[in-house]
Amino acid sequence: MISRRGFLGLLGCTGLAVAGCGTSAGETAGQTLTSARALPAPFTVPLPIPKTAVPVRPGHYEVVQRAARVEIIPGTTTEIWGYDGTFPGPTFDLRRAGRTVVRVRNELPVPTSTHLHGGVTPPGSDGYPTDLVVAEGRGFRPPPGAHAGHDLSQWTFHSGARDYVYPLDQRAATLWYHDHRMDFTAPQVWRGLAGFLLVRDDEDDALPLPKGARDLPLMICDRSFEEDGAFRYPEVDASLLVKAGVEDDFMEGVEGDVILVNGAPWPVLDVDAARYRLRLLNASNARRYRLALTPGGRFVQVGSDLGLLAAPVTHEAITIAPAERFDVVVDFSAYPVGTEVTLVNTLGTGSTRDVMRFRVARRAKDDSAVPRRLSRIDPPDRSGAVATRVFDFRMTGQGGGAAWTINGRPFRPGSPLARPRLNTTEVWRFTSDFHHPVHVHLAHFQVLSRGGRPPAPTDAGWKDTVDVRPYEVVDVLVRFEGYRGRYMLHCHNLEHEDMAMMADFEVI
Ligand SMILES: [Cu+2]
Repeated sequence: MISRRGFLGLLGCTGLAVAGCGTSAGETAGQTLTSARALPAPFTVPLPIPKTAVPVRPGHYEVVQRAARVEIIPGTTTEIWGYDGTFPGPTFDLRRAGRTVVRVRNELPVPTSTHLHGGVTPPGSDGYPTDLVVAEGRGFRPPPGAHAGHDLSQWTFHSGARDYVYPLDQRAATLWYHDHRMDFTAPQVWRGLAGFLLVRDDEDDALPLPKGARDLPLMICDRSFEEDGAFRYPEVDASLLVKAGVEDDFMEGVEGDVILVNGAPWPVLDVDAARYRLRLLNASNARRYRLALTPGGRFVQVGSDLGLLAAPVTHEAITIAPAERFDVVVDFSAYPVGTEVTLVNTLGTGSTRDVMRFRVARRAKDDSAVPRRLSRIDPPDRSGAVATRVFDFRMTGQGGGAAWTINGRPFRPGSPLARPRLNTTEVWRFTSDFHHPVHVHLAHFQVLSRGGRPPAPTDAGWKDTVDVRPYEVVDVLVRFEGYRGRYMLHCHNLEHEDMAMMADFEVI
């Protein structure tokens, strides 16, 4: 539930966006939380590469969610909650149709649920928000009051650990996993519960795209810090056990003033004068970025959320909303050796304008290429859809009764808004009052139109998340494949998600 102050603040912001007042009012989706400590100098910390998860036996992995102290800001430490105590968590490097079982053990003081974002996953392993793992020996009851209308039979608890089964019968893509706990996803992801899962296949491997050390997953997110180095976040209950929510001023979403890539502030990487494949992920709670290269340069996009495009698309800049992925090739041989190439965020100001830096360190041999044809993707055909449904993402109610809702309803587990049939396609129309990155579990989609116009160049390919902007109407063609059962769609602004902007759908 949203307080009157937060609700009025939101109205003010969207009013600005409509009127076009202010330079960025129409582009930002949250409020920036200023760090209490002085910010570190940019471009001093080397880019970390998350370690690759190692199976305990073929097809079986075990990870432990636990607290750890790590050095994020040079000279101090930060307590994180991470998979295997790391942030980002380990990267799962897996193959298409290589059925994988991940045992997640929770040693944190809070319940968790792990969602594989972009995964075609059976419903029982999809990380439903009330399907929770609770540390051994810890009891847990849903916070009183918050879910007065909920059917508590929808809540399930696993003691200590549980297995998530990932068949991965899907094309090569950059997926990621993160916490999805009811009401508390935003603070728990902020504390570090996120990582990459890469699906590879023969089609992608056969292309001459950059490989090995020149194929880099880059998790971009923003955080703020307390004077003592702790993460700063405006939760109303730091225990994350009793009361959900953020302070009134942050109802639109929480943005930090430090940009992290793979968990390091504005890192730097020495690169060969060669092509690199950069798998860009926006893992921020609320911040959107418009990424560009300084002093100039182009991104050649080869993949989107869910794998290869049909053909490369060249961009001068890429707007990336929370949870979206862009798989791009940057050719650093276009710059003289010694050039510092900065990845910047042109939607940011001050400290949030920089993201990371590449130093072109040396000449090098480069056998890679970006072929003109990448994959076969049939263009979306609206006429094949068996139904059209509208999902309206909007603030409803007033004062203490205001909430982020879909079709006027706050999230109610077990009460689906749609029942699509397996192996059919539907047109889903998303409308909104604000910036809402809309994510659909299980089902993959292609963007058909924005505001009645053709999709943006950055909308190309198979996607699971689409950037819906204030008062925009976005049509997508959704294909329901894989499994019957309960899934969800929701806003991936994590503060909106925690404030009830989610809905079930059931594949029948
Ligand atoms: Cu939203």
